[in-house]
Amino acid sequence: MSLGAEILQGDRRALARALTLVESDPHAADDIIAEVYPHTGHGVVVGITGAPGVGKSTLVDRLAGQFLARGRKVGILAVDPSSPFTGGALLGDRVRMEGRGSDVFMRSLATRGHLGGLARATPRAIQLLQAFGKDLILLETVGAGQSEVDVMGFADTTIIVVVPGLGDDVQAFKAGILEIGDIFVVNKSDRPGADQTMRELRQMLHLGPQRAWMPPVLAAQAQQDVGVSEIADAILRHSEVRLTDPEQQQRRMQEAERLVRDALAEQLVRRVVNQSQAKGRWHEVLTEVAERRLDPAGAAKALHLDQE
Ligand SMILES: Nc1nc2c(ncn2[C@@H]2O[C@H](COP(=O)(O)OP(=O)(O)OP(=O)(O)O)[C@@H](O)[C@H]2O)c(=O)[nH]1
Ligand SMILES: [Mg+2]
Repeated sequence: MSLGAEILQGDRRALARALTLVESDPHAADDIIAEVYPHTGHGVVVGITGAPGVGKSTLVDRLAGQFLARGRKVGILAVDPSSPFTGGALLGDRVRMEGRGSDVFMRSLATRGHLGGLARATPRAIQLLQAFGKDLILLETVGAGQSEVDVMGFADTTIIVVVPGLGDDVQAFKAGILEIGDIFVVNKSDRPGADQTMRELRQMLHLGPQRAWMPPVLAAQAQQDVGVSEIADAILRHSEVRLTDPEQQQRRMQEAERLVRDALAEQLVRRVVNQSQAKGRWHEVLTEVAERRLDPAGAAKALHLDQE
């Protein structure tokens, strides 16, 4: 039986193997994805992002518990753009997550140094989990940089987690994170200043563009499991609103375009590079560029024209 068929039948080891393929080279799993793709796209993908240590993993764990109790099939992806190997922190995460038992499938994704690899690996990992039967996927990413914004583009609902005392986070909000948030959580609200942070956030959101969905700002104490069911409710409310949104079809088309453009770019580059290498042109052109006899874009154009 093919790996794809095994995943569709709910084989955890097949899923784990396919995820490893996707992680090492997103395109290594192209055939598997092709097989399972009709069985993907359902359910809810929830992105959870925020600065290091705000309590994302703890919240993910609690939300997993909430959704399990509500009969959902939960998958967790911890997307780690910074560390190429799963270090101590992630291992800690894993141990905590595994407390949920075998009903939750948890996996951390690392780039292993591929630039832009996460943005490519993430949608495929989500598709594999959906093919496996998961209908509620929690996606954790650290930080507020462009790669997190890119990764969060694959979530249906994005949760921004902050802690009392916005401080440095204001900078992150300026970087566009405010626009991508569908739900804001002030975690560690057992600490002083939570009310003020919530007020500040609400003010910032009111200054922004008017939207059909006004992002709620919720207080939580993930560690103590306080405020988590309200967050789960907000996620489900948001997915209902999203489903009746007339722009839903347009968003699906945008996502399709993003995925196809990415695949097209990869295939074209691979084809041109392979053929140029076969003809010995690749090394020649690289040498010219290195010696400043040819500019990079001119080189690309020349290689491309060689094909025709
Ligand atoms: N006081 C308090 N501590 C909390 C709360 N939620 C989580 N923590 C603690 O905050 C620390 C960081 O929690 P994590 O869940 O690992 O945070 P994270 O955002 O996933 O961290 P990174 O993945 O390293 O960015 C842990 O020691 C948690 O126990 C809370 O509501 N109140
Ligand atoms: Mg974490």
